[in-house]
Amino acid sequence: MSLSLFDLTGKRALITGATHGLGMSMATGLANAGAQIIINDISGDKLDSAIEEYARNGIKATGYVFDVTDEFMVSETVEIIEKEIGPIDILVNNAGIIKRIPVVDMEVSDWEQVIRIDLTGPFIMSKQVGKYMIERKAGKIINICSMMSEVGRETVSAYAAAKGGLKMFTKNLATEWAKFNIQVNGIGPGYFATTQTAPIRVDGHPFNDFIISRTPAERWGEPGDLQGATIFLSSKASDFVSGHILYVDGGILATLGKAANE
Ligand code: NAP
Ligand code: GCO
Repeated sequence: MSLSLFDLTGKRALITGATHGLGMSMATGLANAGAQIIINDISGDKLDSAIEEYARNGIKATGYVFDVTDEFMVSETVEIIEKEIGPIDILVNNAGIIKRIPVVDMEVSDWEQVIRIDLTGPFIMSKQVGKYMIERKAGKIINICSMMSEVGRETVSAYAAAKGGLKMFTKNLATEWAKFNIQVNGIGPGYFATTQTAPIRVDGHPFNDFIISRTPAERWGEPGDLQGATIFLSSKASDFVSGHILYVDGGILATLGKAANE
């Protein structure tokens, strides 16, 4: 009985922004646990090449191009998926951007773009996919939060505001949809090696050294480190878990850190 709790055979998962990075890794983990995966990106070219990459890894992925902030596109696409592919059992709201700009230098348009994609996008996706989950009285929603859902750092205020809001949206939606047997949780990755963090991860960059010293595991996260948490929150094993943000961060949020040369 125990391993079957994590078996996703017969389930369909929609993962936004899954042509590379954390989204591709989480989608791959869900596929390896038996789920049929449906991926999204805002770029058609990236989607086509990603579907080929999934296929090279033995995974059949179906792809749809849409902007998670465009409710009309999302609504139309979700209806097509539900009709042509089948019920969406699992939604992973992964798509997101970051802008590293000090507040005094940040244009309102930059702020609004980050909030729109990182917070309003998951709202739109949850609303449009959730309508069908409510009808079926079953579903799993996973919002990809961040360490910045809990702590701040210089130059990422819009991102932290969005990810902090996404944490509370997760808790609120969990409350609102529990009666429909829909579990809504978050995953909070620590610092992971992807294109999004490439600019602050180059060897010798002070932030790179800082993160390695500040993380008890003494390394950046690898995208594969998120697959277990994603499978857990998508499976029967988490049917009584809702409103929880599961941090996968190498222990960084658990510690004050250590003195240099300790
Ligand atoms: P990434 O490499 O920048 O990937 C983000 C994905 O989202 C890309 O596929 C991107 O598509 C897509 N996307 C952006 N805007 C979109 C929109 N409006 N509609 C649809 N798709 C859109 O980032 P990542 O490092 O894999 O991070 C993925 C998620 O984890 C993000 O939410 C990020 O905030 C979060 N996160 C990352 C880390 C980390 O250390 N890397 C840690 C904590 C949380 P294009 O490439 O075509 O633009
Ligand atoms: C940054 C990083 C972080 C990570 C992640 C940490 O500039 O601080 O990009 O924000 O992306 O969100 O959990």
